[in-house]
Amino acid sequence: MALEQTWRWFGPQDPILLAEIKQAGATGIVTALHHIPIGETWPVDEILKRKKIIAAEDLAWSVAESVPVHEDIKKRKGHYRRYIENYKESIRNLAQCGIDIICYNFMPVLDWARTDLNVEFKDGSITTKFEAKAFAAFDIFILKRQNAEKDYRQEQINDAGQYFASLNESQKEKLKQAALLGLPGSLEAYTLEEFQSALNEYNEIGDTELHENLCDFIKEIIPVAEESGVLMAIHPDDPPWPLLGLPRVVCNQPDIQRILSVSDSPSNGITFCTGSLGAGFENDLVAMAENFAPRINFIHLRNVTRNQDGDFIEDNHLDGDVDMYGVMKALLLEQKRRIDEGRSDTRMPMRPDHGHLMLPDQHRQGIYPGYSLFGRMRGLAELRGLELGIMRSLGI
Ligand code: DNO
Repeated sequence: MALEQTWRWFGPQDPILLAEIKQAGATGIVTALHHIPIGETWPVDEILKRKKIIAAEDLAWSVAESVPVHEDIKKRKGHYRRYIENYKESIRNLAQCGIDIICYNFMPVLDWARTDLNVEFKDGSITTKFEAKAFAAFDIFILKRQNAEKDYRQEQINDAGQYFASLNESQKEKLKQAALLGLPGSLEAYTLEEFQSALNEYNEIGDTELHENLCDFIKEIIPVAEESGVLMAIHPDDPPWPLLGLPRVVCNQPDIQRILSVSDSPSNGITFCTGSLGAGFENDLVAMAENFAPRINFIHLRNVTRNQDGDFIEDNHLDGDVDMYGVMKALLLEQKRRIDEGRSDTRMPMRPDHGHLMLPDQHRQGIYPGYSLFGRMRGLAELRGLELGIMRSLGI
């Protein structure tokens, strides 16, 4: 057996076609009903409609990524009760349609943060990066967040100031747009005002409160997931450290341990994202893959080259600071263990998460940063080769 090879597809408006995904080698599709407003229930007929489109290309809808968590739930404010009930209903509806793995995250406001979405990589392809001083420059000098300086050391403020002074107007605009594009798979950015007001909502919510709100959410949804035969997979924060004064609770080994201990159910699992966790200098990805193996319900494989200052660039899948060999080996051994134990959760879907923009994709319109055809195809091909080599050498 091998890990199930999947591919994130943003639905009928995704410029990448299902027929192309099939040729890239994936068998499973990871998608979401992006047209349903966040917080509302995903209705059975809409799920079935999407499933049919996927099945028409001989592919299977393997994972729902993401069923987004409404901000009210994260803040435990406003209509959070109703949104939790809606969420439970979405879990039941997905289960009824045969979709039994659901990815979600608990990041306030932003789903990812980058400072440049169009970096020319050394081979001429395009990738994304996060530069700490650029992000600080955005925070302090563009957003002008109240008390932002308190979150940085003097040296960082100086670096950010110098960096900002070196930018021309169009570079400043580019940085602003990159920072405000908070949702992968969307080309719509927040305005500065919207962004500031979304951040303000978290003024009274620290890590402790956010973690408690997550615990409450887990306690509500996991019994429903378990009853419905659904595995939930919380995605780590990208990047895995605090940003913009926002609380962050899914960054490292202790955070994940704490989340998994809220409920021992196999339904309370994680998305093992090597790119998000891998940006954290203190995160040992192979050790984490081994430690959390039984609770890994979904896998994102990508690589980053990082440094201690909190900068990282998205590298090729097998290059960079994540030991992809070690991670893959841990995952395959876990899969073997599950098979040997006769467990039902042996699919272990993985997707090549992000890829560089390269080859003909560079002339194609509307490709979301990270979600190229050829870059991800290269990633999938490399990961597949690595996987086969490991399986053969281990005799599994
Ligand atoms: C970035 C992705 C994220 C992730 C969600 C999960 O490209 O890994 O969008 O899917 O945060 O909820």
